[in-house]
Amino acid sequence: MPALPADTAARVGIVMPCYNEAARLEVPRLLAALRPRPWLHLLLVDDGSTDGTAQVLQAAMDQAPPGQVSRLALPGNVGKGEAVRQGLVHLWDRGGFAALGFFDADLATPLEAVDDLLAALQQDPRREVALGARVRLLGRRVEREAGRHYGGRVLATLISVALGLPVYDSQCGAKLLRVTPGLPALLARPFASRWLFDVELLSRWMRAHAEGAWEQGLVEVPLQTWVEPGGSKVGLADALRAPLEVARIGWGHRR
Ligand SMILES: Nc1nc2c(ncn2[C@@H]2O[C@H](COP(=O)(O)OP(=O)(O)OP(=O)(O)O)[C@@H](O)[C@H]2O)c(=O)[nH]1
Ligand SMILES: [Mg+2]
Repeated sequence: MPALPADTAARVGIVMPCYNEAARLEVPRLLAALRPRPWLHLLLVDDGSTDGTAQVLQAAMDQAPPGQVSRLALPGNVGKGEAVRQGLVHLWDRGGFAALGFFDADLATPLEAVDDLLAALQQDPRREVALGARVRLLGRRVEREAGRHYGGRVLATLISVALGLPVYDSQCGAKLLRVTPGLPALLARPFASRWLFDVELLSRWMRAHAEGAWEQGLVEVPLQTWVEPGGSKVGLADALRAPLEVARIGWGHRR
């Protein structure tokens, strides 16, 4: 298993799904996070944006240190889950990474938080998945619109019941996976859900590991900062459909 970046050769690849993010994607913040982290590579995945996102992504590639930002352009819109999956597979195929993950383009989770997810994996070689978690602890800045917060807590409870796993926050858009021989199998098939693919990914990981390994292999990392920037693409229909999707994923998980 490749060493994690204490050794400069090892790199971390982050997929950033970008659908119509011309207004929200803050290129200077991306560059500020990348420059001090030469081991970090960002893959921007654009699946048919229509708002000028392509130009913003081009600017990010032009201004970034050489080789630290690349783009995967998919012909048509496939949804967040599939964009992330194809991005992870693309980086896996490219090779040379010790860990692969994904972060939202709205930078609700600052890209700098990759340090905390990485540190959590480095602390214990048995750990394979680090999940960012939005926990409003004193001394941390977690700002979320109240309705989404409480709705999110209800959904999180349903998700932990569906998976039979005491996961606090599976839906935070920031995750990091250690590169292991088993990773491609988790990404081999498209996810059924556009938004709840994180739950399917967790379910696939759990089904590929003995129950005793679950709480050693998975770690939640309370984020120092998570600020909802608005402009969410999650529609009301997506939110209303979510409990049903969780039930369906739970059923498949237990089958
Ligand atoms: N490539 C791609 N990215 C998408 C799509 N839908 C959403 N995204 C990206 O997914 C990320 C999260 O989207 P948001 O609109 O911020 O959704 P959210 O309200 O934060 O919801 P969560 O992702 O559940 O936290 C952003 O980077 C979006 O650009 C899509 O269809 N294709
Ligand atoms: Mg968001």
